[in-house]
Amino acid sequence: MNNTEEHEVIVIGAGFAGLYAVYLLRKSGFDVIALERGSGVGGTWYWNRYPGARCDVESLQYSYSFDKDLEQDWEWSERYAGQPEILEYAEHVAHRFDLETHIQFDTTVEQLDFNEATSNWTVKTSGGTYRAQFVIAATGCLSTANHPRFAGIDEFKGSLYHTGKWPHEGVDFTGQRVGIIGTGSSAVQSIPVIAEQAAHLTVFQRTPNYSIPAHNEPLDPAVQADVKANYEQLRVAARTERSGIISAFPVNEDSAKAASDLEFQDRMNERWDYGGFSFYRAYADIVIDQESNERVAHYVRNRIAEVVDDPAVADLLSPSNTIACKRPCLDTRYYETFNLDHVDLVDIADDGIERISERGVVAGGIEYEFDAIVFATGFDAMTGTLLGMNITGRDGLRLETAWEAGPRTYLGLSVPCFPNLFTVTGPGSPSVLTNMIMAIEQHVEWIRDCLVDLRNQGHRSIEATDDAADSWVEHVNAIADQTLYPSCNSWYLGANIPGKARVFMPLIGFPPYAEKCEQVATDGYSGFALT
Ligand code: NA7
Repeated sequence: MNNTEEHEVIVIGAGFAGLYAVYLLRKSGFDVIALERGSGVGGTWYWNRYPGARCDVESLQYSYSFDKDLEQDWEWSERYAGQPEILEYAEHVAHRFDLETHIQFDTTVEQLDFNEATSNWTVKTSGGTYRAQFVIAATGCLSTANHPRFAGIDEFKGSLYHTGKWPHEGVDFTGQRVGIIGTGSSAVQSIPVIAEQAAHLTVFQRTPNYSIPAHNEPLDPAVQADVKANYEQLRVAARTERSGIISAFPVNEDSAKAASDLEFQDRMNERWDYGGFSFYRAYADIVIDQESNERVAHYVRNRIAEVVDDPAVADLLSPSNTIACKRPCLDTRYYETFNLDHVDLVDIADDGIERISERGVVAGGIEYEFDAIVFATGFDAMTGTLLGMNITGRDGLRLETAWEAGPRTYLGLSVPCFPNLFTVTGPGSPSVLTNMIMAIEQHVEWIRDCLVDLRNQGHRSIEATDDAADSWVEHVNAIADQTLYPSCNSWYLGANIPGKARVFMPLIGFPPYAEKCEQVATDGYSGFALT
């Protein structure tokens, strides 16, 4: 055991959550280290380097609020920041606050075991063994790539890529025949950019997705200055929004189905032309009422038909499912790309990909030949990375056993039988339905306050109770069931991974959630057992 490194707190991951956890805990006097499997900071933005990768939350909102000087000093160049700029921002933060000295890079966590006698965790990694009283899994919600093992995949003689594990040196597709599997956000962002280079691009679509224009553009310096002058108010106001994101349009309680044709058309046109997710806030009942939802979906289908020249292709690109119940996409010239002569759309809705061959992809009995295949097939979202770390809690209980029927947490922060282990933006918290950086700040601050309270009160351990977790899971599902969210095969539900338990994982609504967390702490950590 001589070569076991001891710390008070181990943070897993050095994305935005891990960086902030290291910053705050060090500031509160904890001996903290972060373990990061990548060679650098940035998490999602370290791995997802595919062409066109961009945040779908506007840059002035998708940023830390904890340091006023940082907020003022950092200049964003575009309305929605691209991956390189966000990564640069994460690196700047790590450097500015001297966080790298507390991060062990190139270190993959392989196993976590709770020691009941000492109330601490043993953390086995690719680079040695660590021990700590507390572990904070800042492992991200979309950090384990979904790489379907199609038959024959090892036979392909060309190059294979996954958008979520993109080569750091980039890929030059010039002159190549490229196939891309998937039409989620990563594909919607990368298809127009890959099409600019490739000699030929074939898109394999299982389910069409609704996408609306981002209308990305260089950020007007006057807009940036104005936001910076009012940052405090903006951040406070954001935390009162369901998604933690301020819309350019005032919140309303209107119903889409009740609107007159003229009013509906005007309002949707205005939002379409403005771009971004405020489109989905045009009416209050879009994700609640099926008729209202269908009216908006119909509007988007009409827009697709206007843009795409070939009616058969437009039809294939038009989704029929509930709009916004899968994560909606924002794009830059996505639908327009299908008007290019060298871009084809292949419908695989019925039979999927048959197999990968030496030369390409076989679907519908046809072999499509490629130099490169891009998997834009998404992630084992929200639980994949946690379950991949071989976590064993109290009484020898393994996390995959505890979560056999789906993730079961209290507040998305803690799991019964896994004491002193915190999850940042875990399943059961608003996480992916909000501005992630805001959700991260709220979680990390709560965890920091909790650890300080435990230290001050002389407690060694904190553990969510079974009752608290049961009622929490019930609460998360009850809220989701009041909406249309559970009605599609989305990754929110785990439905994108064969065999994964179907449970609606994120909690809808940030403000009541944040209030609940605060109340729990004020009540002396109700729903937790402290020893
Ligand atoms: P998504 O949104 O999960 O999209 C993955 C896409 O890959 C989607 O179109 C899937 O079709 C398709 N897919 C997945 N598995 C297969 C198989 N086996 N065969 C064919 N097609 C498949 O992932 P993204 O990376 O685009 O986006 C993830 C999030 O990142 C996004 O929501 C934003 O929050 C940022 P399906 O729809 O399941 O039929």
